[in-house]
Amino acid sequence: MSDPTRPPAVGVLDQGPAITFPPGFLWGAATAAYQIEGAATAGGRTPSIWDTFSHTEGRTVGGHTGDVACDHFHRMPDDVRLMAELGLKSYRFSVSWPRVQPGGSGAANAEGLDFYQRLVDELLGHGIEPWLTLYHWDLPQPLEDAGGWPARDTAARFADYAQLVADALGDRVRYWTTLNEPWCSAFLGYGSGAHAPGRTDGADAVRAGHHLMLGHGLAVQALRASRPDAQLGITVNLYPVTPATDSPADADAARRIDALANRFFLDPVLRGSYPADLQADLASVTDFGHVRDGDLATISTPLDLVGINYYSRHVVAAPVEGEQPEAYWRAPTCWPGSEDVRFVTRGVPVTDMDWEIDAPGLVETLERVHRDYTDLPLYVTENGSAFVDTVVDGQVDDTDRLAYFDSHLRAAHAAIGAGVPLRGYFAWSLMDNFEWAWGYTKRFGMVYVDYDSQVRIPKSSARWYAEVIRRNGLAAQ
Ligand code: IFM
Repeated sequence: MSDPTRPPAVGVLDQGPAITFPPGFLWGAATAAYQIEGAATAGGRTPSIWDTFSHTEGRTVGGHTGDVACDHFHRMPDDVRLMAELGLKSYRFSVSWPRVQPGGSGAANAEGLDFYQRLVDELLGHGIEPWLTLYHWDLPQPLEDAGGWPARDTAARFADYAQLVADALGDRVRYWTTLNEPWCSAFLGYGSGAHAPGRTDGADAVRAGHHLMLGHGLAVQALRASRPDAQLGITVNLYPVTPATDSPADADAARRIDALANRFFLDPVLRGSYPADLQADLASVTDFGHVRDGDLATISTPLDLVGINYYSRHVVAAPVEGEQPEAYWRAPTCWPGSEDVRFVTRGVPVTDMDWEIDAPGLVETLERVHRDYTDLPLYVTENGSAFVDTVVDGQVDDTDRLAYFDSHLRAAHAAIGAGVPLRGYFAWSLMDNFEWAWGYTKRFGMVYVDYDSQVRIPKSSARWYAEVIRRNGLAAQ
């Protein structure tokens, strides 16, 4: 690997006096099991919905699967060494449910747990705080066959699994996230079908969202009972939702999408209720008959922190008659009951995902959660960008990604200045990996992965981030 302490290719750090983050700010990077581990059949691991989905023709770009991915399962000690060289204070990873509890019920698989025990020990040995996510989308296939997240029993199975992981790792892992981005699991998995398991039923998506949150609440109760000292939270992906114009119709479109994207999860988890307007918007989709007495109390079991993943903003407009303006695109079917809302392209710079780059949206998002929902410590548990990378003379100079991180870290610092209790930031991602339906065609990593040789090359952004961590801050602009 090249020298991670080499000066950054772009001198962003050296413009003006430094801005500093609070002492103890938790600087990290994140990954997820199915995106990096590979070793899909090793040590008793059985298929998850993502194994099935990616092996189904036409589901992922190029038919890519996570069978090998970054081969992190076999290269873990080297990868942890790389994290240490970058100076990471924390590493956020997810546990593969079908690796540690094949089939999703019954006894733990000792061989699967052993991998995470070794990972955690390796991290601690390098002074890196492990941050464990229990569910980053890899539902064991037999649980999907039994109904998946739209089925209530899946929530109970998730709590059992959480207990099993807590029994094995609770003595060494302090930070726990139950779910990663339940919106994606529910609305991409069961609404649009763009993600595993690829089902397309709005009512199922809403039920899945509820049972994901129920599983979260039950898991928090189990973890709290066995590890009272643990820091427990959930990670939600949030978007500011802005109306395209001042018209009341566009404002209403923004309200609807905000309800589905953000308040669907924030309100039950942090307030113990579903928003009334959301329930009215979904009236043609579901009567919420799946919500039982006591569910919302379980879902709103007190937490220690909230994790927020931030990537971009949604700008939306009301349905229009006739020909669509070119900048408008129809929302995909991941918005049950609001499929006719238009998403608007503003023409601002975008990443390789076509996601608009909007750093002020991070400030808005953090301020909103703090102002409207909670005094709990907040963490940016993911933030990052895909860009096309090129290896030149063994180096990857990812100026665009570096600038993205830089602008969003400035936004994070501004939020702290405005009183938001932001305690840490995790770059997505440590390394290039399997980007779900996009396969390996989108690179989010600070570390380049050559998938043929599995060689890792820290990009300019990685060297820059190492320096940010070392200084606990950046230069003012
Ligand atoms: O790669 C994903 C990750 O798994 C969840 N959050 C968004 C990332 C980029 O799409």
